[in-house]
This record gives sequence, C-alpha cells and structure tokens, in this order.
Amino acid sequence: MPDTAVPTVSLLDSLRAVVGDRGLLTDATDTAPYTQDWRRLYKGSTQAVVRPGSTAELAEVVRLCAASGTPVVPQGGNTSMVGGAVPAEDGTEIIISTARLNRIRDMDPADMTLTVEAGVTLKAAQTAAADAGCLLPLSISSEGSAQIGGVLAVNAGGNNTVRYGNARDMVLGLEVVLPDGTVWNGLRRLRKDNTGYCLRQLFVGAEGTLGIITAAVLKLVPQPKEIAVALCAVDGPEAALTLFTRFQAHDAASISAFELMSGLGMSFVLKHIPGAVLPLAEPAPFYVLVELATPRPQAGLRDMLEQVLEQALEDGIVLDAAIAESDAQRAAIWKLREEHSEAQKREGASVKNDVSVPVSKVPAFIREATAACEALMPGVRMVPFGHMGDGNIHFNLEQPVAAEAAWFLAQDHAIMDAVNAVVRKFDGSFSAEHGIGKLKPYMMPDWRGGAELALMQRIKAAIDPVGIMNPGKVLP
Ligand code: 2HG
Ligand code: ZN
Repeated sequence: MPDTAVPTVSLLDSLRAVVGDRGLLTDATDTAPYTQDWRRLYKGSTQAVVRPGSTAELAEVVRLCAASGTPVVPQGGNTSMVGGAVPAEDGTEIIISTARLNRIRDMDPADMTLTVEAGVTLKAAQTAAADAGCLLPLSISSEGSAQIGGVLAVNAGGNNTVRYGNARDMVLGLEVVLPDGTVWNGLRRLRKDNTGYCLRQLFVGAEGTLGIITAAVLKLVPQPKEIAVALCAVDGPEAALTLFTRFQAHDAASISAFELMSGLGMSFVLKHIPGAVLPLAEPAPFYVLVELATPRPQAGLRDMLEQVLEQALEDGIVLDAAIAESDAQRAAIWKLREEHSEAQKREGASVKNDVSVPVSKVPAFIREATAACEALMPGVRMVPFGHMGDGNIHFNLEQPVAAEAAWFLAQDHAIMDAVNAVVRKFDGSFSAEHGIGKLKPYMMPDWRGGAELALMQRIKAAIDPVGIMNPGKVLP
C-alpha cells in the first residue's frame, strides 16, 4: 500500500494541465455524486474527480498519480452493487472517471466486432451493434448508465448468460492503462491468438485493481429475427425448474433468458414503479420470465413457446401465462423484471446476496436459505429473484416492516454469513456477478484462501507494486 497523503495543490495543478478545466472537478458539490454508491452503503470523499478526454490523457493522469504515490479509483457509470467504485473516506484517493472516453472507434459487420471506448454506455454499445445488424448479447438492468469499462472490469453477467456467457466471453481485445501510466494496446480482434498468457482476461473481473480499461473489442452475434417472451405464474422454484428443463429439452439453443421472480418482489414493482402492470389475472407465489430468440427468420418460436406452455398448464406446472404479442408488451414484461432493484430500494433497506448454485439446486437453495434467514430474523421479507437459467439468484432480504433501516443494515454480515453457509452446502459462489468491491473482500480468505488468494496477491503485487489502483477493493 502506498504511504498516502491528501493530494497536493501542485498535483491538482499538474492534472489540470493535462485534462483542462472541464476535465477536473474539485468543488465538493461537483464531486459529491461520484463519492457515493448507488445503494448508498458507502460515502467516501475525494479532492478531485479527473475526467480525461482520451487514453493518452488518462495515461498521463495515472503517471502523475503514480509518481506522487496518490491512489486512484477508476469509475464508470457508478452502478456497482458492492461499492466497487467509491473512494476511501479520508480524501486521499482521486477518482478517474471514464465518462468522456465515449467514442465508438469501429464497427465491423464482417468480423462481427465492435471497438468502443470505456465510457460508452452498455446501451449505446448495444445500439451501435444493432444499427449494423448485429447483437451485443449482454443485458443488465443498469445498462442505460453502466459503462463498458466498468462492465468489463466487473465481468458483468446479466440476463443472457444462460445463452451467451458473461462479459468475459465477449472480449476479444483490450486497451488498458497500467498502474505506472503505461498504455497496453491489446486491441486485437482475432478469434484465434494463442500467444502466451491471456492478459486481457486478467483485467476483466479485476475491478480496476490492476489497471484501467480504456477501450475494448467486443465480439458480436447475429441479431435475432424472432423473439418470443412470456410471463408465467408458478407456485414455486421447483415448478420453475421443471419448466426450464422442458424448454431445454425442446430447444435449449433458443433460450436467451430464464428469469425467476417472487410474488413479494413483484408486488414491490407494482407498488413503486409507475406504469408497471401485471399481465395476469391473479398474483402468484413466483413468476418466470422466459425469452426465446433466434437469428433464423420464421422459425416458429411463438408456436413453440405456446406449445410448451400449454402442456405445462395442463400438467399443473404453470398456473397462468401471458405471451407478449408486440414489442411494447415484450418491453412491459421485461420492465417488471428489470425494475426489481429500484422497487426494492424504494421499499426500504435491503441486504443483497448475489449468489450462484448449480441450476438444479436453485429450488433447494431458496428453500433452505429462506428458512435460515427467517430463523435469524423473524419478520424479514425475502425477495429472491434473478437469473435462474444460469443459477445466479439475487437472494435479497428486505427489512422487516417495522424495523429501522440502520439497525437492519448493521446485521448484514450475520445475514450474508447465514446465506453463504447454504451456498457453500450446494457448492455455489458467494458472488456470482456483482463482484467483490468494498463489500466482500472480508469473505475472500474463507472462500478463496490458500493458493488461490496467494496467487491473486502475487499478481496484484507484480502489476501494481505501489498499490495505487483501487485500494481496498477485491483483496482483503
Ligand atoms: C439484476 O439482476 C441486477 O437486476 C441487480 O443484478 C440485482 O438488485 C439486485 O440485487
Ligand atoms: Zn443480476
């Protein structure tokens, strides 16, 4: 760790000389939004937010910070669920925002690659791909604000992992500013390149602790020509699993999303999100959103969806279902799922467990973890939801109605430990897609200790020997 002090006036002057006045925010009112995370779990402090306008500027900023031993916190859309982009409270860290690195550098429909800078939002990258007749198959609830640099730094997962994998699986090349200010240009767009250690994958998922991603080459897929979406009412996760296996048996390759939601979680969405409407006659204990998609025109997906659902209704696996008949209806069904985080935030304080277990174990996990939490805290409200098709459940708990938010949040370690004990029983992961950030480094020795953590620490020491990159995140 560097021997840090609050950044000096002369460092700030040097930074201003590199990025200009509009690239440097020092006024507390201007920097405040960058110092707090989306969940409002952490409130840090900083002397400056630097907003470089090019990779060269960003590299020079890092070089100056390294030379003065000033730690830096890379920040994209600031949508981390684990405090991955907040600075320390003592004001010693400078925030480097990638927001102004927002150019689409290249779109090649023949190679099916998109080269974008780190500050391009995921939504803008999806649109650039779609304009060229391709699909960037990564979709997360925060895609309107999340930026590609952050999305890759945390190896985001999202709704389509069941079909296309995580962010990591879409990266062909990267440009990274290393902790001493060196620029590594690894922006290759090769499908085969077997030349030593795969460095780009070191930076994907490192959460900005090894360097700052400034641009990336993303691998695209053909755009779907037919999409079919349904919202199904089911009486529990077991029925949801049976439904999933039926779709898999029918045509596994067409499943692009299979999402689970609880009745309580859905009721929060209907209560707090304007325009949210349940397209079913009655509320249900659980819901499944299934999306099928194919690049083949007239592939009969709508019929296939209807056929599987009709049989499931007949067999009592599905209680009721609504199939989207237009793009607007499809968007309305997706909104019910995507607004889950926002609705939970409006309902009160929540403790999030972003965990994964083998898909086949999801129902047993939900049952046992629910029992453990209800025993620990009577009155707590369970809102499990998420990406059932890949085994990633957001096993969230909403504060008891009459409880104080602060009291509830103070129990977060006890709650997370109780849930993680069940996760461990099913050979799962304590962090499936949100990463480690500032919230979970303390869990690392228990889950990744021994050779694995030691190797991570040696990699960190080799690439960032002074320890200026996003201190206090990921590693304990
Ligand atoms: C989602 O799947 C996000 O919507 C957020 O990963 C999950 O709020 C959460 O816990
Ligand atoms: Zn998620």
